[in-house]
Amino acid sequence: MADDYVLVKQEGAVCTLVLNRPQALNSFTKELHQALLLALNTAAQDARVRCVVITGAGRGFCAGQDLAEVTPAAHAAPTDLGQVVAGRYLPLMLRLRSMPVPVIAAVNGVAAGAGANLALGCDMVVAARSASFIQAFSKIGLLPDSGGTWLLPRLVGRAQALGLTLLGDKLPAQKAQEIGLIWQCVDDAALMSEVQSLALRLAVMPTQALVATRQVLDAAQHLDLAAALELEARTQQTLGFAHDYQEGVQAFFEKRAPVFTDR
Ligand code: T3D
Repeated sequence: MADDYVLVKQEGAVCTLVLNRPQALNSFTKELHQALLLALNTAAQDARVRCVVITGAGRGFCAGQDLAEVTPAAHAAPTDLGQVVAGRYLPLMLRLRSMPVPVIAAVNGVAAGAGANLALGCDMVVAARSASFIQAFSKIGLLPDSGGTWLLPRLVGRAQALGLTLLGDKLPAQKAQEIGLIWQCVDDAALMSEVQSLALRLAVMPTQALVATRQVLDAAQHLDLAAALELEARTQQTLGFAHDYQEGVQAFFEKRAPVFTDR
């Protein structure tokens, strides 16, 4: 059952997805990929869901690709990693980045390889103080995938991106916050309560505007200023005709909390 690989917990408008292969630090097998993609697609289509949280079972967040799955037996032909990456990680990261609701990574332990980039591909990353991020690819003769080459320079600049990826050293969560790789590092015991508060806060905000903000921020990275300004104007036009904007302004003048419902 797909549910075994990803546990799904729905609490109000917050859907929490728990990667569930703790015996191998939640590293990705084909089955875990299928289960996570299915869970994300289901959450995307569920009108009740206004924020998704991804976390890991046990002491790790995700150790990237399960190396046992792709290591060839002594006489077998090597696995075609191009097919693995294009067939599994590519659709996963595109799904994550196009979710119609905000997505938070609650990084409860080590996040390595594709597991680190899964976390960094989320809209906000909150990590336990004992957690760490490892661009483990160079240690095994690979380059960062799952969006690492795209995400890292945008998050921390080329110098830090190259240092992290070439060396593949363990970056503690506190340091990850200091260099701007993640949003926040919190005490281990407070991780899930902090993430739940953040998720509840995002869930009552204007979802369409939050998602548009992510999309336009991403798109603007490869636009010149004039094109970015035009994209902002076009997107603002759409948002300006939506219910949430009318509600936000009305609530402001009526000095009450807005009730946002668009999704
Ligand atoms: O298909 C492709 O390969 C292309 C796609 C690539 C995407 C990628 O993600 S490439 C990067 C793959 N990941 C790694 O290289 C990380 C490998 N893991 C580690 O370096 C370490 O496990 C950690 C630094 C993440 C954690 O170290 P530590 O000391 O806290 O734990 P551990 O003892 O190494 O691991 C605990 C168990 O999980 C252990 O199993 P055991 O001995 O108790 O039965 C270990 O083998 C297992 N495990 C951890 N990571 C993986 C794994 N098993 C399979 N694959 C893993 N990636």
